[in-house]
Amino acid sequence: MVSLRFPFSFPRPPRPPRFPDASRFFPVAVATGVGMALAISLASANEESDPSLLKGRIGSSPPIWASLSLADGAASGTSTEPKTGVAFPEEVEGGRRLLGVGLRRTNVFGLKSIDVYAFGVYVDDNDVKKLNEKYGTLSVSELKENKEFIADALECDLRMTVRLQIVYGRLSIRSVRNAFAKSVGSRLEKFGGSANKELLQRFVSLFDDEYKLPKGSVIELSREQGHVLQTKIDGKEVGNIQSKLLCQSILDLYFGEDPFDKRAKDDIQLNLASLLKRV
Ligand code: DAO
Ligand code: DAO
Repeated sequence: MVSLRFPFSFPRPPRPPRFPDASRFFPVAVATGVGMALAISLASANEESDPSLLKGRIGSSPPIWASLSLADGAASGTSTEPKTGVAFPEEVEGGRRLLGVGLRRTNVFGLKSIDVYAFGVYVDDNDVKKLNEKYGTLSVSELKENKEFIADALECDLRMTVRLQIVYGRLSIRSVRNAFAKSVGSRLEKFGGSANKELLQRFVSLFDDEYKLPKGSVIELSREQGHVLQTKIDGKEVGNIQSKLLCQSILDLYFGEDPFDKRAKDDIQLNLASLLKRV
């Protein structure tokens, strides 16, 4: 399957109302035609403002890229993480749009590298307007390199969701707790200093041993309005914690300075920038 790195290149149903799957409402031939037009116009718009934008990862020919994107996305309304084949819907509950997909890997005993989960990062496009006042005058190519832009997206009250789909078949809750204490713990220290053990404990106490996370499980970590971190496992809410610092620390894993998947971070930043131009 061809991977889609630019999730905005095909049509969506009009909103509201929101539909879960564009292909149910657009005959494929029509969707493909519209999608092709949109994809090509996005490609040329981007190239005008930044000729380097499309080079390297999808080749230098926009028409080929346009048709490849369609093969993956137009009929299904999903974007696929290439290594694992996990597909992410372009839009999730609450009308949040996909910005990028990636992979979380880890080293076991410094020897073997395993794929733990694939992830997709989503944003509420209405909330993206909050970035307009400060960044509205900058071009997409300026924004895609702008560190302050991404730091503000991490910190401000934008509703976002990170959807994780487990691909590792032997994940224990204990190893999740340990990994979490390390990854999120280091971010809590980075953003808030060392006095955050209690916050980490509060979140980790949600990870009860009764939960199982077999391959295919879906965890959603959402920043809701007012910096409330909401956690769901397979669609069921398991807890809410209000903490700006915790929300920022979790999102930092996916598009902060030292992300799990650099290519995903670049896509997230680029797509957030191009979304800002269209809201
Ligand atoms: O013990 O077999 C093992 C290695 C497990 C590594 C687990 C890493 C966990 C990463 C966090 C997952 C969060 C859902
Ligand atoms: O990959 O290091 C990491 C952090 C992943 C965050 C995982 C949060 C898991 C929360 C739900 C677990 C419930 C058992």
